[in-house]
Amino acid sequence: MAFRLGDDFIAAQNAPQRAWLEEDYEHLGRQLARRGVEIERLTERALAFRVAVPSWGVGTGGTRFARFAGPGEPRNVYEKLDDCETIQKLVRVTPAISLHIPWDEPESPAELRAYAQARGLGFDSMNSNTFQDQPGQKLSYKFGSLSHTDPAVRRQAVEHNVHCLELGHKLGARSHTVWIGDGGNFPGQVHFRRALERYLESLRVIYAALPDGFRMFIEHKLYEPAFYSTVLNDWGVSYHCTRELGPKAFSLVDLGHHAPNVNIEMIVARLVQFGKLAGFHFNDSKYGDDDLDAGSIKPFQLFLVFNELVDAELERVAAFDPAYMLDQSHNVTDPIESLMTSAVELVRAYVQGHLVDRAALREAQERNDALVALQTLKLAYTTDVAPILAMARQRAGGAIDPLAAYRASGYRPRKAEERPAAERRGAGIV
Ligand SMILES: [Mn+2]
Repeated sequence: MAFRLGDDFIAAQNAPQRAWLEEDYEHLGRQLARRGVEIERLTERALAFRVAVPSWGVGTGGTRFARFAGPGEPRNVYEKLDDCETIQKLVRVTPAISLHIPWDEPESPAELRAYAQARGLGFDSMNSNTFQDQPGQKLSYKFGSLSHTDPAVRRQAVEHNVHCLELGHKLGARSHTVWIGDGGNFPGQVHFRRALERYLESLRVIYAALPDGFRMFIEHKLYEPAFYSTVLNDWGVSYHCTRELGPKAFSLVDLGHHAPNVNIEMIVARLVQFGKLAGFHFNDSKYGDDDLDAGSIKPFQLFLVFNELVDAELERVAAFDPAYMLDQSHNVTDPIESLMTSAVELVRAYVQGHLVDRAALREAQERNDALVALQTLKLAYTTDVAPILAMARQRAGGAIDPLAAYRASGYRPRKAEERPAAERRGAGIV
């Protein structure tokens, strides 16, 4: 029998920490009350927050140079779900999983769905893969997929996406995310306008196959694996394409897919305003698409993104229904630990977004008081909301200290025994 984390174990881990948590929570509650903020209102927000875990994130990642496998990595989609269950049990904000096809192709969708349901899990967005060739694949994606010059390759890539839609429908997913590696390495290699036309033509066929209630997300990226040009290079092109496709198409923002120093929170605000924000692939980066843990490098930027999201939520902007997903590559950490702490960072930014005094900010903006406007944001950002996050987790049955509880459980050493390396199928991400 595979080892599973028990609710009793989590409760036992919480027991000695409850007294100080109550104390910190009460103290913070009094502090916030002086600012006219009701702490329970923020705890409610923390309890309501949800972010999906990527199935590919529970395996150790790698770079184009090497991948250093960790102990007890999941060897198939069922073992990935086991790890996702552990994350969810400890943090209680990650009940949904984003699947990647064909890496997670199930033999029986019904069986996989039941396996997830039995663990309190469900499926969020489906992700297609036409950026690498699979064993036995008829035509190669070396020179592109949905925008390939050869119509037969485009057809093959479209069919794969339609297959993902059918599978997602059976699994109870609600959206489909398309990211392609199409682009060029050298000037002149790709005709910019024709390639985008071909891409749109392919997307229209996929769009027409969307099951009822499904939304389609397209994910832009300025470079990599193509190093000179990509077909869907930025949010403007993405916005144009979602407009061309129709009301069920939205632009997905991966925090690592922009040029350095781009004002991402402003892109978020624009997509919100235009009714085309799909949601996010959260991660963090220093230089490029580094896929580091959310909030690890630029936590203030993450807060500013959530400041925009909370602002839209509170104003009830039409068609605002963002899907939150993590998309990270864990090269030097235990993936479960990284995903848990990243999920917590997102809740932190979300709660801090709700801590912004919107009336004061608006007043400062109307008066053109730049300093007070910034100070209003900074006050929310510098408030330590950790007791709120811990209290919310505990009330939901999760761990006051997820990392300590996870390490104390011995989950990873147990999985290292259960999942011998010799049988590993080389999971992980590229
Ligand atoms: Mn992504």
